[in-house]
Amino acid sequence: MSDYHAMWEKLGLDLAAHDGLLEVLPPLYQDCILSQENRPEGMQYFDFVFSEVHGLRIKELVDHRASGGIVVGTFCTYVPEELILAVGGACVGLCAGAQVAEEAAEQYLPRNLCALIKSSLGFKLAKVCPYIESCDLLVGETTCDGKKKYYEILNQLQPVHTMELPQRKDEADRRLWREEVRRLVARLEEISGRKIDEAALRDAIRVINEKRKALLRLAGLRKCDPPVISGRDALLINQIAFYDDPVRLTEKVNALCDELEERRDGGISIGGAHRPRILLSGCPMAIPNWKVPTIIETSGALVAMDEMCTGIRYFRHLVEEGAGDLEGMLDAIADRYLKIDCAVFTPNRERLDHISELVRDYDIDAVIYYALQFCDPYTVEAFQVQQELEKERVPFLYLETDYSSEDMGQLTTRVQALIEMVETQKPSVF
Ligand code: BJ8
Repeated sequence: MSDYHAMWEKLGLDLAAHDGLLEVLPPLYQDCILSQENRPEGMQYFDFVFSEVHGLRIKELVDHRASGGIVVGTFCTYVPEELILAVGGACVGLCAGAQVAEEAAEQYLPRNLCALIKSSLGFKLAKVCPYIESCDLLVGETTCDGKKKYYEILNQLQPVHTMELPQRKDEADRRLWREEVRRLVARLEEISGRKIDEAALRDAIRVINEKRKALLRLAGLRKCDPPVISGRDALLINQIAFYDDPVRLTEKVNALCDELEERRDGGISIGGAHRPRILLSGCPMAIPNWKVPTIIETSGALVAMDEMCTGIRYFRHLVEEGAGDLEGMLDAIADRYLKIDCAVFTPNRERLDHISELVRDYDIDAVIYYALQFCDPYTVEAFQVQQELEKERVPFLYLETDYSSEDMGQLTTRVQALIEMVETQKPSVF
């Protein structure tokens, strides 16, 4: 990485603490990502983007602001990226995936709160995240109680616009959510000084849909057996999709898919023989949280699909492109986002059905449920997911963890036991 210290200093980062963070990332990346064998060449772009995660991409955002654009930070897949793009903004996902300044965060937040929220505040307090420091506005949402109350605290440090997300999907909820989308439009127009017009919104819808289509194409290629891409590489791409330029990302994902199709047709896989195919389901895994997929894939199985916000939940639905005017487009955007099946909704039948569908479509041997400790929506909904999978006789493993590495040994033992069980259940395959 070039020397970006002057830029980081200008953004107000704590340079010593930030240098410390940057020292930890390369060895972790080496162990979890680069150590994999026979990776597609197209992954080089994503390796490069990751190597410049606090460098070149931040420089692009700084330049974007210098030329009059705004940067908007989000924490959740319910926040419509299209609206940010339509006011000439750059959208960056801010979910934090590493244990940073936990003690400092616990001065404001209870200890028994999920690692994702504590980490997010930790990054802010420790002044080590150039993304959050580049933002003109943060957009929160009333998903789980922890996040909702956290945004009130964060708002004391930096402006947060919180969208009210309903928890059901009835007509009254749809009306509320459509209004909330318009309330966000007003705030974005105020911050950016630009009005959203029909042409800009239509273009933004198309750009983000294209990104989703590319990610869906990649998801489709994960059905290949033997596999042409690992679950860890697919996760990395999904994580990068939250902060990279959407047009460039789409182009690179499509180029990678071209290569993967060639590999598939040429009989080239990442590892030859069949290995147990795992569906990972549950809480999101923000960069650099690769702990559980690394355990699974170094234990001889493959993460064939991720039913999470850093997986297919992020790009599964497209915005309907047929709307004739601005109001119609805003409704189409609102309706698309309301289809997301996060565990904060009740009832949440769609998620159970989708998990069953993925099990079938991706020829899944077992489901590993990844729950962050103290995450009420996902820890509680796990029971119904397990019940559903029991009906279909799909092996299920529930893992509750946080961002520390202390439980690596115990998690590995449990994952290996599951893989052994799956292998003995399907002796004909091995
Ligand atoms: S749409 S999954 S990104 S809310 S892990 S903070 S739920 S206590 S992250 Fe999420 Fe949006 Fe839903 Fe997706 Fe709360 Fe649970 Fe923590 Fe969570």
